[in-house]
Amino acid sequence: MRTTWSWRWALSLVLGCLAGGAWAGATFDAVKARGTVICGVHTGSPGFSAPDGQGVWRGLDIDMCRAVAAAMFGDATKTRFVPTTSQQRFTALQSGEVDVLTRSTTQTLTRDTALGLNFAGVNFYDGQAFIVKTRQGLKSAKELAGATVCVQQGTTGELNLADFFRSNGLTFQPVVLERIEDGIAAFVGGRCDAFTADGSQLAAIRVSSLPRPEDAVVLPDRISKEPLGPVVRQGDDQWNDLVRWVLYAMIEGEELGITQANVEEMLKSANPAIQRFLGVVPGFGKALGVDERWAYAVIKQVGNYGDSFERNLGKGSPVKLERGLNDLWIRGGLMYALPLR
Ligand SMILES: N[C@@H](CCC(=O)N[C@@H](CS)C(=O)NCC(=O)O)C(=O)O
Repeated sequence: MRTTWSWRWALSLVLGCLAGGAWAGATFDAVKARGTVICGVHTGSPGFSAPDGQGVWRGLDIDMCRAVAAAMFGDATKTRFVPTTSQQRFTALQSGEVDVLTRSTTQTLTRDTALGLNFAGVNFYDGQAFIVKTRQGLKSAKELAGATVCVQQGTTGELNLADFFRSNGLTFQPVVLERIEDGIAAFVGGRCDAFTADGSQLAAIRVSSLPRPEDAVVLPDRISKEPLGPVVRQGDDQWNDLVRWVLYAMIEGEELGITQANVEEMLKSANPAIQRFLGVVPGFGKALGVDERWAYAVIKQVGNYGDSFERNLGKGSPVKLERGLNDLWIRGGLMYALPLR
């Protein structure tokens, strides 16, 4: 299995180098011909990416994938979800097993360059946090001096953890685990005093994977910036453009007040920005290589960014996250779509 992976990865890199700019339409064309978007997703993180009781995948990252399918095919169901662990995810993308990662992946310089990836925008601004037992009575991560801290291998969390303790002149004992399940079990079983990961993931783990959520608390500190978003292969420009503008369309749809509930009404709007957005006045579809109703299909079938956030992560969901940084820029958040113009 391992040999096949590395062989396929090496081949894809060689082909990518040889072909150079000729790769511009490779994935876009392949996805179109196949009729399905294959997304690398999280193995199970409620609110972001997890199968429900009927085995239907749900979550913010799942919606991102469905939105790409809606734009590409006018049909949000034309998706296939491939669960990937922290370790496997980049190989899955590089080898061509998946077309895009929509999976709590932080955008960093090293991943952008050395791993040959491209980032198609941010669909969740996160930060690394710690979860501890409530009975420890901790108020801040700085009180974790001397603690044993569990962290998952292959995540940005490993380096952030070391940096945090070092820059604060504190000692700690890291326990690096290969699988998320092992990390949770180690935390629950008391092998580590704290478990560290993206704050949103910890909030999801707390409500979904702990025997008694009230026995654990996510500390308020955010020790890093974790801008999460869809990832594509470098040199795959047309595909990158599509994924990026689908994300922007979800954000812009919210800013324009176009929701899953009112999109039909909005087709009659006299606002020129809304007419262009929904393809009533054509142009954007042709530019992206898809149907003029691409953004209409995204909002109608998946919803705008706020629709998706509220459904999956908001106050009515089990994870109950605040919009915070993930609110629109016009309300003080960081969600800012480049102009659809
Ligand atoms: N955003 C960070 C962390 C993302 C991540 O992979 N988190 C872990 C810990 S919650 C995870 O998803 N584990 C699930 C798995 O490997 O199956 C990154 O990109 O490195």
